[in-house]
Amino acid sequence: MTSDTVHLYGNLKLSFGEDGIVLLTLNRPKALNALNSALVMELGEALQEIQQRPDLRAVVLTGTGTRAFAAGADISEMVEFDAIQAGAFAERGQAVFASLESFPVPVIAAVNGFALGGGCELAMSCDIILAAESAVFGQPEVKLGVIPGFGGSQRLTRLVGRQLARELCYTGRSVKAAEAARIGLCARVVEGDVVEAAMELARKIAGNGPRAVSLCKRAINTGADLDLASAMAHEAQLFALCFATDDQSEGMRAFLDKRKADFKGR
Ligand code: CO8
Repeated sequence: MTSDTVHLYGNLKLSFGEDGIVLLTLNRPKALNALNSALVMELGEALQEIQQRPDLRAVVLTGTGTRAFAAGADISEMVEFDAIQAGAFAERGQAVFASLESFPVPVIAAVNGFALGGGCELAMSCDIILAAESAVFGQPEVKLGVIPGFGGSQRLTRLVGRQLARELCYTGRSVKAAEAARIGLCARVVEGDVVEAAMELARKIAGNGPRAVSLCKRAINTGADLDLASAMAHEAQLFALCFATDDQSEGMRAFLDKRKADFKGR
């Protein structure tokens, strides 16, 4: 990525490339990028900030270093919470993670090392998870006497099914990269640099019709929570909406003219 902007929040680094791809890096390496309230808030702010960019095409989310994507919500902060504070933190995190899920462009999680608890929940809120061979996923909250609070009990269940989600959440067992790929918890395992692989995937996505990619994301995410007939009707509406964009005529004309499409994202 050719970086034209680097914005440093306290616990988060944001690099905006000329190719319309943003690299967001959780930056608390000493605590294995654990998610404290400041980091969760900054993530929400960063998403608002980058959403303003008209040339935005994709986001890659990762953690500083190779030891961890994020080793969970910050236990040293949560240990003193009362029930009100815990509920507020869970709701704040859920809102930020939901904004990632409904973000207008695809978000790719590039996972090195631990993605545990809130870290696993954060990765699961992204569109696609790429795992380094070192990646380890899990919801170990019960070992701390709590349950997942940033959506893990729901998103893990939707990704891997009830049987495995129950086993993983009740035992806190973590799964390595290969098993994660086998059970559908990540898209694939990458040999070598997972962030570079995620950037390459982001560039591939960025070469397609931006409005189509965004509507595709909406069709998949909204449809997943609907019955099949309603989801199909929703897909048909979004398909029709593509024909109100310049990208549709450009994409189809470019094919017929045997040239590369010049998408404008309109
Ligand atoms: N929070 C705070 N600090 C952490 C966390 C964490 N989740 N994980 C690691 N750290 C810190 C360690 O305390 C340590 O700090 P220090 O060097 O100051 O002692 C540093 O990171 C390095 O960690 P380790 O020395 O433990 O490194 P190891 O390689 O030995 O072990 C592990 C790595 C296995 C990842 C281990 O650190 C571990 O088990 N971490 C905790 C994992 C965990 O339980 N995560 C789930 C947390 S609960 C959660 O995420 C709930 C989400 C929903 C919240 C809802 C709102 C209320």
